[in-house]
Amino acid sequence: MRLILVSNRLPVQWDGTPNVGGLATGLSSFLSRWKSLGNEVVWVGWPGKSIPEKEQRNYSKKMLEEHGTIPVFLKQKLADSFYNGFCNKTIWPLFHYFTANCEFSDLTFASYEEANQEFAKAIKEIYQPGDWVWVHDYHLFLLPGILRSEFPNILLSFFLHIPFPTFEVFRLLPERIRSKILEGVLGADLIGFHTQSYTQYFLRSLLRCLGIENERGIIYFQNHLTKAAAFPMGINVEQFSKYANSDECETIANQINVNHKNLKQILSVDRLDYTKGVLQRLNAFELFLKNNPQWIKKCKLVLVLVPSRTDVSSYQSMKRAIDEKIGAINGSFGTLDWTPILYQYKGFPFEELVPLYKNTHVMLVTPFRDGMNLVAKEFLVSQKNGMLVLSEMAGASAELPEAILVNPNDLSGMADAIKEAIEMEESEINIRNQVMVSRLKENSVMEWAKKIFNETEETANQNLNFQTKSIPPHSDSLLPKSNSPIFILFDYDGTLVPFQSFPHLAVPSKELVNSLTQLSKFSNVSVAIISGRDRKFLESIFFDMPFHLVAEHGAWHRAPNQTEWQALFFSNAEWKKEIKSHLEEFSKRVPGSFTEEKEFSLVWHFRNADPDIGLNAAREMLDELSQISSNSGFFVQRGNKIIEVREYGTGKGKAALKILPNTSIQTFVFGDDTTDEDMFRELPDHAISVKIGKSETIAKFRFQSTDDVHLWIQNLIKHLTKVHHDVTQI
Ligand code: GDG
Repeated sequence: MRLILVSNRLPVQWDGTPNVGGLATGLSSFLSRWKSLGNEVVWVGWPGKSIPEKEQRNYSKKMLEEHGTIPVFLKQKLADSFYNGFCNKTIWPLFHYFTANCEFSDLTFASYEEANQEFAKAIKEIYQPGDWVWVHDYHLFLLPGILRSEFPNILLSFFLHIPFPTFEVFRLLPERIRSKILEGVLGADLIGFHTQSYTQYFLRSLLRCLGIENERGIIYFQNHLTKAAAFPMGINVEQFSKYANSDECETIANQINVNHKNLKQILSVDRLDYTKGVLQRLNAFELFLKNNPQWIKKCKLVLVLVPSRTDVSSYQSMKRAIDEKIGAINGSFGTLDWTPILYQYKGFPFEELVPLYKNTHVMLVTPFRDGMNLVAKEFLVSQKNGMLVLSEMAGASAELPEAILVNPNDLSGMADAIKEAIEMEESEINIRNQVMVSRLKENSVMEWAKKIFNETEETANQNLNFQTKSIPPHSDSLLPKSNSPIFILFDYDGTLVPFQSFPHLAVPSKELVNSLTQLSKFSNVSVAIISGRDRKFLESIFFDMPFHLVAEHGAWHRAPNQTEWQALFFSNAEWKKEIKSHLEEFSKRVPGSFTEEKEFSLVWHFRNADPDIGLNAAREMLDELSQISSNSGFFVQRGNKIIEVREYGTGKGKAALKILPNTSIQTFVFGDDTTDEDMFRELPDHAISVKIGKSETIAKFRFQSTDDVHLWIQNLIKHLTKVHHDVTQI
């Protein structure tokens, strides 16, 4: 199988030198393994620099041959507005809770959209069915949606490497932007996050922004099913621990340490970024020295900062502030024979990074926010006897609670943590580290990628099942097979007419009324409207049409051209009084919700309530009602933003059977809701059943929306007219 990896930056820079960062480092080991199993891989990304048009052909050829990468060419202006603009001035600060640093601009978002389209173009050129496409990170939120619309069956994963913020922070994005981001990413079969919390925040944002609910992480959107779940990214444990235990590593570790043998090493390794909290860490180290003069000349802080986003001005000023702070600490605490901070503003090759980890007594990983943080994990599997001080704001803290956890905003807490770590007994460090290392071993980067692949495939298979039911409204399979009588059953809300904020606003369009009227003129066609609505409402809409009307989910029936309603089931509805007061309690408690009373049922509507509060209350209500419903004469059914309590033994399925003239008649049935599943189940096997919308169904076919139902009616009229015409010609 071929994997098409897509990320903004490639694992190599434009000139072929390696790119340092969590994504590149983490994935490289997985990719070697993937290839060793006989699979292929290409990596699609932006080279990080604009390449002149006339050089692009040769450049692409060279990059593919030498590094297996396919460059996405972005013009300098676009790249700047997309990457430095929307990615790094909007999403990055916002998703790391640096809301004051955020800029909101329609212009940079337009570039973001354009750049995502450019990525899509590059993928379209190489994509072949059977490929697995794995899109990475916040630069490409829109890409899954674009690809899905182009290739409906594409096997597609998305992984977010940074935090997903709480809804209150996410909603700071303008509505038009946040909706596009959420809808875009839903094009993937699987959306992976580093932690359970990020997953929950994402699901909550879906609910709050788009009103989309989920069933344990499964989301139905635009006829496609997506799974959102946590997959904490691991590291290549074997690679790090093997090298850390090698003679070569030991030799380099001794060489690096030769001038500072007696000093306990405190280490800090980061890309230069304000989210990593480097200045705060320096302040904490300064406070530690001030509070603990006994450690002066007995420790050193090795501070490795890897240059990153050097052309963004705020990063340049942050670098200056860090340089100054280091100078100030070294100036005031250092002596002629001791420098407290050894500062390295560059990346180290792996062969030197691991010996640095190995020499370390205290590892400081104290970001203000971090999606995961792989450095903490790499350190743990490479250290000899070093203690990890870890920010509770890093995703990694969820998996590494045995570390000394700190709040990066709490300076004195951090200074105390350094003291605790540097003075901790070796035996205690060992116990804690062993637990963490064995956990890391179980969840290596290979396992991580494997899980993501497996779950993507599983969801894609579910999607395939799901989509095989989708059918265009003009399909021949949905036409009558003969000239004999036809019986058509339509549910009303969500089937014939779309949902509105209030039930009384959901009325059919003129065009639909015309089509239905035309349909009613064919002598071999019988139409039934079978709805949860009450009698009065159905009469008001269909008063002059010769249809069967079935109200309140099958409780009442009015035959064509009749004025009287007949009860289809007997009911004394004794339960109603008690349940009504129950539902009214909820209506009072949940603003925007209300209780509707019908002859034989009660409905609690929460479509207009706050989505979170509505959903929580609905769950609570279902729970309470299910405890009192047994042998009480009623049953409870969850519908589309409603909960309906109905007389036992009634229902659309049984009602449909009662009004059908005989079971062999050609039958068509359309519905969108759980109450319609009753009909799909109970009508004869030969009935053509069509579900409208996304959720699971036992119907034979699926339409996308109410528009498709109308198109089907029009197509049927055309067909019947033709048949009628042909017959009269004979
Ligand atoms: C993003 C998220 C998430 C660093 N210095 C050197 C070096 N590195 C390597 C480390 C590590 C990687 O860079 C840094 O990864 P992090 O996870 O710490 O942070 P980000 O780059 O911000 O990554 C982050 C990650 O994506 C993965 O999803 O964990 O939260 O922000 O692997 O080893 N490597 C070498 N020399 C260095 O000097 N060779």
